[in-house]
Order: sequence, then C-alpha cells, then structure tokens
Amino acid sequence: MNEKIENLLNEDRLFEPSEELKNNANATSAWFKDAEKDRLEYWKQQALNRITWFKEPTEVLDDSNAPFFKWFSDGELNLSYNCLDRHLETDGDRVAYYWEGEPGDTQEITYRDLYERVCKLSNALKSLGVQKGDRIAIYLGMTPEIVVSMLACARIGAVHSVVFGGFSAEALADRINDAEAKVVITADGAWRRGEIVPLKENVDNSLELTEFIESVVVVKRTEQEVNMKDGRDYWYEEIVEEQSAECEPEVMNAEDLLYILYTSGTTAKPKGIVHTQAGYLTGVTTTHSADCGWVTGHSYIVYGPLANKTTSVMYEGAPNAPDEKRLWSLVEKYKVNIFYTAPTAIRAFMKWGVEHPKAHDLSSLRLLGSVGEPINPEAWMWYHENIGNEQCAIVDTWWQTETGSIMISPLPGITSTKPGSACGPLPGIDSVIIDEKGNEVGKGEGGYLAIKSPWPSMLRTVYGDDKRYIDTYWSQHEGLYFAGDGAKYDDDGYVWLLGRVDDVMNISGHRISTAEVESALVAHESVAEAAVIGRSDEISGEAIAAFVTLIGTDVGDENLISELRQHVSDKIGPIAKPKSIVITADLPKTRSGKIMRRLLKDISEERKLGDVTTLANADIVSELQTRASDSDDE
Ligand code: 6R9
Repeated sequence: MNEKIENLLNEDRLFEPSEELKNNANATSAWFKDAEKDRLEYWKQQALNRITWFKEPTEVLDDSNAPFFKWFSDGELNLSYNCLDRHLETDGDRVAYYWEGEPGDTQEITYRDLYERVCKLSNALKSLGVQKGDRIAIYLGMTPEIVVSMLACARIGAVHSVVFGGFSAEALADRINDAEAKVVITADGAWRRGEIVPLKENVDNSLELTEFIESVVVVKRTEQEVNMKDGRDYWYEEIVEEQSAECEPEVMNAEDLLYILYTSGTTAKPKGIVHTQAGYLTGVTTTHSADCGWVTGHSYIVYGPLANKTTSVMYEGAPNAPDEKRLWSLVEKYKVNIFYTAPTAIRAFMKWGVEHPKAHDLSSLRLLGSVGEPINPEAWMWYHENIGNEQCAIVDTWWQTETGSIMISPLPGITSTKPGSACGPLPGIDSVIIDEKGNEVGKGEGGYLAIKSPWPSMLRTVYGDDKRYIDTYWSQHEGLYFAGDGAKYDDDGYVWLLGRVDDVMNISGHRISTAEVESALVAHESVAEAAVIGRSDEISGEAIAAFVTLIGTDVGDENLISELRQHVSDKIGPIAKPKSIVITADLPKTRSGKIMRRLLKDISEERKLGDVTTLANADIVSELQTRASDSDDE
C-alpha cells in the first residue's frame, strides 16, 4: 500500500506582494536569515526586544527534560504589565478596543480604562481569596469583561481557563473539575441573534456536577432574572465598585502557568492545553481576530495585540445579526486594517452573496487572514477579489491551540502567495512533512506535518496528564512534534495543509485527503461549501461520500449531482470521484467553525450518534440523517 498521501490538486496562480505591501511590510526577509543562522539566538532577541522583563533571562532553551521544554526559564515578568502598564505613560489614551454589542451598544476602551478595570477586578478576585496559581474558569460571551478577566488573572498569577460561552453545563463542569477551578466568572446571559444564551443558569446547573467552585462572579449583560446564592454568587459590578484602581502585578517566573485551554474533544476527555508566560508572549508578539473561547482569541485578540499596543475591534454577536452586512459595516465604521477569520466564515460570506461586502467601503483593509481549516483556493480567490479588492495581502495561517501562535504562513509583503497554500514555516519554526517512517518527503509529495525543534509558545503539557502529552504529540517519531495534520509540498516546495490525519481516506489503496476533494467541489460555481469523508465500502474499502451546500438560492437535483461527480473527476482524477453526494442547507460544525467530519461518517454509516450539543448547529443533524439515507450511490 502507498504510505504517502496523494498529491492531486495543482495550483498555478501566484500572487507577488504589491510594491505598496512590500514597502509597508513589518517583517523583513532578514528574519529568515537570522533564524536560519541561529534559531535560539533569534528567539532570544525576540524575547528581549518584545518583552519588558522584571528580570531578564540568562537561559534561552532548557531541553534537559525533553519533551518538557522550558524557555527563558530564569526570567521574571508579568503579562498584564506587558499588555497594559508599560504603555500607559506614552499611550494611555490610545484605544485598545472598540467594542460593539450585538444590540448595537458600543464602548471605546483605552489602555488606561482597561488598566483600571483590570486592577479593580484583580483586587476583587484577591478579596475572594484567589491566590497565585489558583485556577479560574471564565464563561462569558464576547464582552469586554472577558478580556478584563483574563488579564486580571494574569496580573495576580491565577491561571485562566476560558470556556466557550456556547458550551453546555456538562462541558463546563468537566473543565472545572479537570482544572479544579475555584472561581467562575460569568454573566447573566449573552446575546446571540437577539436571543439570550442563559450563561448563569448553565453555571448553576454545572455547579451541581462539581464541588470545587467557591465563588461565582456574575456580569450583568442581558438583565433577565437569575438566581443569586448568598455567600457564593456576587454581581461583578458590585464587587469591583469599591476596589482600588491600582494593583501591583505579581512577579511571575517565565515558566509559571498562564492559562489552560481545552481542545474541544467530542468523544474523548478534553485535553487541557497548558501555556506558560514568557515563551507564549514571545510567540504571539512575534507573529501578531476571533472568539476568546478559541485559542485565536487568546493570542490575537488579547495577548498579542495588547502587548504590541494595537487597537482591536471586538464584536459580541453573530456575523449575520441583524443582517449579513454587519461585519462589513464594522470594517467601514472603524476603518479596520486587518481582518482575520476562518474559511467557514468566508464560505458563508460567499453563500450570502457579494452584495453585502459591496455595500460598504472596505478600502481601509490591507491584510486579510485565514485560520482554522484549509482554505480552498476558490474561497481564497473570492476573499482576495471581493473583500481585499485585489489590493490586500492574504495570509493563510496554520497553527493549533497547542502551538500557541502562528507557525506556517506567508509573511505579508515578502512571500509570494498561492491561493489555498499556507506557503511555508515562519522564521524560527522548523516544520517538516514526513512519511510513516519519519523521513522527510520531497517536493510534490504528501505526508504528515511535524515540527523538528521546540519553539517558545509551544504547549508545555496536558494539564494533569504528562503521559497523554507524550503519547499524543511526541510518540510517533523520536524527537518530532506530531501535529496530527496531513500536508504536502507542491512542486515549488509550498506547503499545503490537507486536514486531520484521522480524516485521510483510503480509496483502493490510495491515501486521499478530504481537503483536496473538498476544494475541487468548492471550485464548482454552484457549490459554497463541501465536506468529504470516507465511508466503508465493500468494494473499495472506503468510498468517498460528499456533503455540499450551494451558493445563494440554488437548489440541487440529480443532474447537478452527476455534474459535480464529473467535475471532481476532471479536476483531480477519477480516483477521487465521490460515490454519493448529499445536498444540504448546512454542515455540522464545531464552535470554532471546523466541519465535523467524524459525525458525517457516523451519519453515512448509520451509526448511533453521541452527544452533539457542543456543535454550533446541532439542529442540522437529523435533517442530514434523513437526506443521507435517501441518497443514491452512483
Ligand atoms: C488556531 C486553531 C487546530 C487545527 C489544526 C488544523 C486546523 C488551523 C489551519 C488549519 C489548514 C490552516 N487548522 N489552521 N488547517 N490550514 N490555516 O485553529 O487552533 O482550534 O486548536 O485547531 O485546525 O487541523 O491541527 P485549534
């Protein structure tokens, strides 16, 4: 059997950075040279230049107990100090966040405002008995308090664990129990498409399932009646009110815990990914929007932008509330320069139609980012033409909760980009694509993505489970970090991400990635989004089953289905022709917008489904079950 992943899709379009982008680039190609010459020296310089230290480190990397690496381990610092205090003297009046609530209320928060809010909450948490090292769960919507809470924890040395506001009471309780969190910060509710997500009620239910929580701090947001238990529950506004707006930042060691973030396991127990202080800050400031319950929110809404003293726009609600123009109206209103989103959102924008972005002035944009899934070349082109007006650099950024910051991405203004490719590793990052024996594959070949040398913002362990850390990430090949993603080099050596290794299909002995078949489908003019899986098949071992959503108001029929099959065959070869195609209104996705292929496999193979409540759109599942069982094979 062929052990490598097939290379089916070719991309010839190449976009050189414009003169303007070249001239305005923050990065320089010297970064690559420096990092190549001496990787540790490169990271040391980044850490010394970007961080304000209480005590500068003398050591860069301690690999004596690999894979439990330590970075800058005798250094001392505080992240909240780096995000706030150090900017106050010269830039206290600079806006840190323009915040806009879903109902349309707004706040303009300067660095000084944020500093004061953080200090007050820090003091309030201390008054509740929180000490350095304690774990705090944060279960909030996208309101300013989520940032204030994270930074207050960082200020007093508590470890935050942000749990997605959409997660159920059980999911919250699991995460509280795993971290043994002592306090939860929540709100009465969160706004989502005009409806209230009952956060406090969920917390009350989760507290039936855990004994660790001593205090609950409740932000008033949606203002419906909620239960408040005497001696346990406190209104946020009331406990911060009397506090001083000054709070001395705790001196933290570089390797003290900063946060735990749980990867959204759907069946297995979620893994608490552990990040520490200085290496993480080095990584995110070097690479420096999204939701705070996702790692993107931690690194590129909070720590990276604040430490780098930039201004962010933070929006509370759904991108189509009250209508599909909402994000573009925000871009116009706040003259946004950088827009970072996920392929699933781009494909939704495509489906909604170009009239929405066209209705607004988007000329302030200069950099467009994508993260979370492979971006299909057609989605990339659409983004480039309709959002970027062919003037913006597009960066497809590959990274994971575990990596802490962006690892593989073009450098805007420097790298020539190809639609759909993450291009190559950033300076200081040593990524490789290997075959099953651990040997690097050549140009034009596919395999498994791995990282050869440690990097500062890497995860340090799985919380409370060192063995799982080693088993999951360091056990496939000696000394290599295993990312769990398939990838290939094209003939020019550009890196293409091919989706999770577990999703790779085995069709008559050929290993075919879901990403390439999906991109071929999305390249058809009628298709907005596609999900592809291998379902068991008597003849070929596995057969390709596809699920597609259509652009605009298109409705599909048998003719379109056979046209799509032929289209895939023409584009990437007959081996990749889907055996069945189901047209659907939506695809099941996680809260961060990743298509749940495993669930589609269960549906296709008519297995009983587990808990689907962590999905963003659980209601689509039963419709899909009906449609899948009605669909005909070729
Ligand atoms: C940041 C984030 C990590 C997984 C990762 C991969 C997928 C992320 C991607 C991408 C292709 C990209 N992924 N970025 N795949 N191209 N630019 O998403 O973290 O939620 O932990 O997910 O997401 O499969 O392994 P996380």
